[in-house]
Amino acid sequence: MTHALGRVLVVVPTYDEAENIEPVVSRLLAAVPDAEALVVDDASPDGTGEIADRMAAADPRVSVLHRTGKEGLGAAYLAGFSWALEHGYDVVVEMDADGSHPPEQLPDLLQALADADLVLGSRWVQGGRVVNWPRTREVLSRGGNLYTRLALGLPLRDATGGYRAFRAGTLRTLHLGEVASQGYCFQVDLAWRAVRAGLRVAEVPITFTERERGSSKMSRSIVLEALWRVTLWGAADLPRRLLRAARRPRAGRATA
Ligand SMILES: Nc1nc2c(ncn2[C@@H]2O[C@H](COP(=O)(O)OP(=O)(O)O)[C@@H](O)[C@H]2O)c(=O)[nH]1
Ligand SMILES: [Mg+2]
Repeated sequence: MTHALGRVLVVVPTYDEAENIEPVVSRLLAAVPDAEALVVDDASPDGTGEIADRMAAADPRVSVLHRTGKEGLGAAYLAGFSWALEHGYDVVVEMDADGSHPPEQLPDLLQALADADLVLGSRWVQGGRVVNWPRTREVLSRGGNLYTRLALGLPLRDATGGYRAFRAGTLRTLHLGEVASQGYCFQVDLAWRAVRAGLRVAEVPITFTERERGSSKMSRSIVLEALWRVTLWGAADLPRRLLRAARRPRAGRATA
């Protein structure tokens, strides 16, 4: 059985999520029974990959991609996307393994995808919220999104979030082979590629709840990577944005 949009694959990257992977995949398959899940595990030392293997053996909707070591979120997603496209899925979803991205809200994302090419689950649009997040994380996320909006002229409230749904055709147009960024920057990179390609990017509100088990893999180097890459992209794109602004007809001026 398939969703109205076709076959849906939810890609769940994992590194040391032994306590989280089973509950989150179970919630997902209960919330959207016709979806399938691909766990992309970077040889987690805590045995997450073996737990995922057991789940895959018990339920044909679950698959596992084992990678040889920790290479970062971006690399894991790129591997998962290639797998999804090779296997003919129509919709590919990004979802964290730690329960922060409520699987129960996936129907909202899929519904919005009917009129969009990429749907972002957004903490920072009206109706979106975060639960149990330390103030420092909230400030970092809000600040990072504000900086991204200004530096790139990206008309999105939550470009760094990792709960999103892509049409397969969208992934094919984003030139994924050129993507080198990781972490939050990976998410900004893909959203920016979609906007520049003229694709329809929609944001739907989500409730992001901080993990209760396991620990975050966020690090200072992930934040710094986002900062330097976004700054470089923004600087390189500035001439194009200025040119566009100069060409835009001013209010009240004849345009004929
Ligand atoms: N495969 C893989 N997954 C990763 C890696 N780094 C983080 N993840 C996963 O990416 C998701 C988000 O990471 P998390 O540590 O929760 O980041 P935070 O929500 O920003 O604190 C979780 O499912 C992690 O297990 C990695 O290097 N490889
Ligand atoms: Mg998390």
